[in-house]
Amino acid sequence: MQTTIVAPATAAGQSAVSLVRLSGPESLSILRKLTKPNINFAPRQQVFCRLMDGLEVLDEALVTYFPAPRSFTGEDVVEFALHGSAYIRGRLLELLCQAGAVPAARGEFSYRAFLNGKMDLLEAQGLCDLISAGNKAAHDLALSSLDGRLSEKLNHIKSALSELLAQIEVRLDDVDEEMVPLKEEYISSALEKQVALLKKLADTFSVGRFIKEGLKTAIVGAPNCGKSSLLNALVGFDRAIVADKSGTTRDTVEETVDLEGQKIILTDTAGIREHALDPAEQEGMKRSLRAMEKADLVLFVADLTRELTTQEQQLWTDVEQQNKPVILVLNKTDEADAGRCPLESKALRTVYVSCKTGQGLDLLKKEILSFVSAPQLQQQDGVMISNLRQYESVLHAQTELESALVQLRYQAGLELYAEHIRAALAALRDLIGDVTPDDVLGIIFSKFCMGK
Ligand SMILES: Nc1nc2c(ncn2[C@@H]2O[C@H](COP(=O)(O)OP(=O)(O)OP(=O)(O)O)[C@@H](O)[C@H]2O)c(=O)[nH]1
Ligand SMILES: [Mg+2]
Repeated sequence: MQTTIVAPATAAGQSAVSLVRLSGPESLSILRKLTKPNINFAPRQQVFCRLMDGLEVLDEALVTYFPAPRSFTGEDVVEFALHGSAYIRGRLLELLCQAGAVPAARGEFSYRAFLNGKMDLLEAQGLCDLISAGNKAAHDLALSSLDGRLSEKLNHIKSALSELLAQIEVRLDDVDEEMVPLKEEYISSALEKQVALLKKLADTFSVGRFIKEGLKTAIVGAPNCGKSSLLNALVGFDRAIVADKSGTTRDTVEETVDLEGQKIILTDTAGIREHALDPAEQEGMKRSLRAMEKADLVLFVADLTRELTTQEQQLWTDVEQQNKPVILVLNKTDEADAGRCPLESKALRTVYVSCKTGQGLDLLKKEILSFVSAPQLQQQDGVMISNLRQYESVLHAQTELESALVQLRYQAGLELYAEHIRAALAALRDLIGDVTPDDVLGIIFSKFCMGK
């Protein structure tokens, strides 16, 4: 029989109220062991009652009973709104376990909700992301997944493919060839349409990830060009040490900033030059290069008041070769001509700024933000994928359909097209959680927080 699980639903520590949640077939009978008899727990109504610890009162709490299936998990659920002391909460958990409940594993409430058809896998992940969202953009993204918009998009693709597959399969069964054959163009245009939809969705992945995890932005350049000044100007306080002397920053300095609701993780790095003064500076430079490799976006800072060194030219070539998105930030316009560009640049964008006066910084912020509001997103009504598992499944489905299209060109035969479409459908079902194996589900849900 299914166990009855229990966990706190609010964070540990002292608070005005804390919530404990019980879910499973024994929920009501376990509750009754802690209260006076004859209390009427009407469905979905808060009841003010005393929770007893033996003969003593543990707490006066608001208790709500949600009979199955109309509850978060789809099972019988009891929620306790307690006074927020750590003692009350801890003791209640003990008493509930003594009365027959078992502590819930991470994500087990959501897992049960998923098993009971209360939400699909994408919605469950959306929920997990929603709780951990630290800024508005991540919050909006999680909501789009939670409210089923992503599932809806994928379900459309799934239905279209299922229908096509059915049309193919009846013809495979039709040994007497009584049915009108399917035109190749019909199959290919149906497949192409779904490929395009999947591709659009896959394209949202990098941006989806930036939004959820933050855009990793490395500030690189030669010593003394103003990298630390730029970090400070963007975060709005003196996070990194700024000094006249070259080689001030040795270690990488990381700071997160919220730009219009989007999380940006800025890393200030040691300036790159040919002759490092000592091993610490050398190590610093190595770290700069590593930060640059890991970054989603590079801010390449150059000092407009002087010509570029060969080392800077080299660094620039390195960035370009890595094919990283880069913004060339030309600093110190208060002391030099804005408009001059010291580099042969294929850079997407060049922005002139003065960290001293703040000139140009708003424009730079806009340029940074444009990486997370790429045009493909608008077409997707804000629906995007943000985790690797989702991305891989979408890509898998897309590749299968593309293989079917290739075979169609060689007229390989209905059976082979059908096989690829089946594989694409399997990838999509896996994504939505229709037939995901238990071990995979275990991993996904174990990433949830306790009590969810
Ligand atoms: N006039 C002017 N000076 C600036 C500007 N930005 C930075 N500086 C000055 O340039 C010098 C170097 O600035 P930092 O921000 O420490 O430069 P950095 O690139 O971090 O240098 P390292 O850490 O040594 O690699 C300091 O004296 C700053 O005050 C600017 O926009 N205008
Ligand atoms: Mg510095």
